[in-house]
Amino acid sequence: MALKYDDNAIKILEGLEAVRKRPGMYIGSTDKRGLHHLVWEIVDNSIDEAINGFGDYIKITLHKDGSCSVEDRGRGMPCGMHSSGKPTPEVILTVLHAGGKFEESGYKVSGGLHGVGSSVVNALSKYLEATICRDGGVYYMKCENGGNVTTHLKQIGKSTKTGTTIRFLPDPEIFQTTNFSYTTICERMQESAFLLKGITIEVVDEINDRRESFCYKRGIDEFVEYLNASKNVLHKVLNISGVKDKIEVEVAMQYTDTYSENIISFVNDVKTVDGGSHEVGFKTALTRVFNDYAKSHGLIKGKDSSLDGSDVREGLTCIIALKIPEDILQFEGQTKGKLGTPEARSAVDAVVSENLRTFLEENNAIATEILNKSLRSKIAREAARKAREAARNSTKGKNNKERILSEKLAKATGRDYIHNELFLVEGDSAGGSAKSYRDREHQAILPLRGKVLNTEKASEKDIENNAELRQIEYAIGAGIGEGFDYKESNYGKVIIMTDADVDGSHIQILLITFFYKFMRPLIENGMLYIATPPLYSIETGKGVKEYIATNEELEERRKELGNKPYKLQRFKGLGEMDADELYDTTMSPKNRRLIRVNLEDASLAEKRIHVLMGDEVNLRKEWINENVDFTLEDNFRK
Ligand code: 2B7
Repeated sequence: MALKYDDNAIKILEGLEAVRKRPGMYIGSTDKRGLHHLVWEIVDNSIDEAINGFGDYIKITLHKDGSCSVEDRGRGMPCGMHSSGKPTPEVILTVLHAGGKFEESGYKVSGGLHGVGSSVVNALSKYLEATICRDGGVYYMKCENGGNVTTHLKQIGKSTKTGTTIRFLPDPEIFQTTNFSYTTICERMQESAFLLKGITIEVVDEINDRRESFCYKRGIDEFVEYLNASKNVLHKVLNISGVKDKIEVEVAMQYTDTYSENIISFVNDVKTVDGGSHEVGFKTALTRVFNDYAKSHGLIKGKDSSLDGSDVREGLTCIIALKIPEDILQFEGQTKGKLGTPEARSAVDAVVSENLRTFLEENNAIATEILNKSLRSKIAREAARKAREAARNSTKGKNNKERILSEKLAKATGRDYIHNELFLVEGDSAGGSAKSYRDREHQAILPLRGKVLNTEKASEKDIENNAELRQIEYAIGAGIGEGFDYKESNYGKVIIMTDADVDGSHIQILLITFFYKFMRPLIENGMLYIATPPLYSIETGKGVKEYIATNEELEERRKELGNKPYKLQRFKGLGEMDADELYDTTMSPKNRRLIRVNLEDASLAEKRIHVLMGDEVNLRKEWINENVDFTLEDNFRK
């Protein structure tokens, strides 16, 4: 693409101090998630270059000094003088909101901060270096301590190549943690590679000497194959694409013999975690086309026998990827993860309806197999609903239910359900402590015996047959699956409380997967939490005890204490704390720290289940090593 673009097309707006003052405004948070946001901001610029047709290789390196570098083979940032009197790279990297005039130049952007993020990263870095190959030369500049230029742009060599390399070290004064996670970066880059057909993204970890390279010539089709790798599939991946109203629609879908539905959507290569109009359009088309086919082929008769959306989505894995022009792009919701653009609904509906109808007519055997599965889903759903209703209404059912619950559940006495909390506690002994010392009015305790069932491939019937999960279902009392109604929940908060060790995070993942699959609105409405028990206690004097949540905090506190004597205790599990200690540190709303589980975390948990439950011992070990401290963001502090 020929672009009219020169050094003066960069606008100058603001200084970098603002970013250091309120980092959250620019990168969301200063925890692990915020830290990785820095990488995404830089990589986004490389991706933009690649999308525009310049450079099909991007490399991310984690260096031994804790810095991260990103290298692309694009055109290289322009290195001439900007009208402000500074070299253009200095403007891009040290002036907030320095970006090209995208609309006028037709420069496509991948989303996020619209390519203006590199100055934000600079502002939050101990150092940032840029090396640019362009016009036969190699140019270099360096900033330190939040974006102060310490080496002005200068030519340091010659090269026939072109491209940009940015290396930065996050400022520990800004971030709670500055250790990048190799797996987090790999996961995200693999996802990007699926969306950017034919572009290679390599991730190198120089600290632990490992590397991975992602390149997918068949794009989202391979994404679906990857997601379904451990499942039995009913047909080859179906790829549907088309353009309507300037919206480019691409869908890759494949049915498996499982009960789970997995729809992931993207708009301009940014994941829409909360769905939106495009997903609505897809679901509407899917339900209509399958019902039409079933009726016209005599598989169902009459109105009552229509298939529900959930029936035709059972076992479906699907990626929806849209390209929407900036001028009609609209995101909604608190985290802007939901597509608003109304035209996207009709565009996806039209493209999918037409192509899916043709596919089904041309592949009757596959169509019949999928529809038989949907019909079984409908029967199972109706049977489960009837069974639930019967259990709710009949006295026998009620007693039965009561009996199951009374054995284990310590109920809360309060009638104000919204303010009641259900603690799912790992182990009977910790459960006992929690029962004996809790706020009886508002806190209910349900002890769990070790690992719960892996629900990755479970149906509603399997849940009814599993004592532990059935107890959870009955305790919450709002049904499961399609019949789940979060407004009926007996608790405003459901809190998972496990040991702070590998088994504990495993149980968390299993439970989150269960809620994600069978009570998703509970997560969508922010009602699922993880309790964070302390790792240590320090006694600095008689009766003066403080609790420490992380290893980093311990290091800090030890430094502060210097030579002063203290007694250190490490808690290996919840059971090692006294009942009052457990309450004070982990359950009491006064001191506790709860992690609110969001949908993104939950879908990650579901994905990780493959790794955790699969046969791949090495993968599992690696995952656990990386995630013993669990990567869910602490975005809820009470
Ligand atoms: C909006 C700003 C940030 N930019 C360019 C051109 C190429 C280019 C960049 C980049 C991250 C880590 C390595 C355009 C765009 C600035 O203007 S930024 N490549 N890569 C990057 O930052 N990678 C460009 C038109 C003509 N020549 C060069």
